[in-house]
Amino acid sequence: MAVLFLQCEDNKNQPDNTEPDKLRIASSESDNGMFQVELFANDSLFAGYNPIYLRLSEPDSKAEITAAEISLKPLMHMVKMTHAAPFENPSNLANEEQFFEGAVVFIMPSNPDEGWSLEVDIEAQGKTDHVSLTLPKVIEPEEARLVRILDAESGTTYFLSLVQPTAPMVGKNPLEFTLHYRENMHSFPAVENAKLTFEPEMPSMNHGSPNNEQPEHSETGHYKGVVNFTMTGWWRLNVMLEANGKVISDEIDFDVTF
Ligand SMILES: [Cu+2]
Repeated sequence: MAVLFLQCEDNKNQPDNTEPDKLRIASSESDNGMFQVELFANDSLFAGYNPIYLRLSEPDSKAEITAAEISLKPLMHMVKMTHAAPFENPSNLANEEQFFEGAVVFIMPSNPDEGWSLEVDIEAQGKTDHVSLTLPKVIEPEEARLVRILDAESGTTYFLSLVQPTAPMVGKNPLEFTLHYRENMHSFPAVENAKLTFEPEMPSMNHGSPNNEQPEHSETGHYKGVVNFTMTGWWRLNVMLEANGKVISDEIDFDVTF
């Protein structure tokens, strides 16, 4: 307890622009100068489910704003078109670190000619304003965290993201997926009534593991279970997706190596 307390104290003494466990992604004044907006993430942005953290302040007084209605819209600016992606708006109150926590599922990585912005509408202290944050490169991770699944029969495209584990270790790990579908290029709702079934295996050693727990829907397209990694190395999560009473795909996999 004492150590934790000291760490908190240390953090508070650091200058405003350093966040020991978060990366500052973008910073801008809103269009009409109402708000200073800072965007943080846990790591470099990647194709998949990214928790994001917004911090708001008054440009002149620098006073932190801790209550606001924030609406996000991620946009990918492609050569021939613009499209959105799944996202989760922050709640109206900042956490104790003054962060408004939300999430974006980047459904494609950036490339030299095509990249992402985050459009943010803010209502706070009786004022409304908008800011467009140009995002740095969204990378494709070495091991994919997002799978796109086309249901040929209905023409529906699903986006399945591996949210957890983010720091895999030997033993039982929290397992979490999010599932969204493309309603149109600007609307990607959560899928709340799907069934996900998974089985871990070590492809190079031909074994699986016992005591896994299948993911169950918790809220807004999040499915949570437990994956048991009995040793370090290369694991593959084989996933079956069922929706609307039929198997959409039983050939989905995510590699997790640690
Ligand atoms: Cu795109």
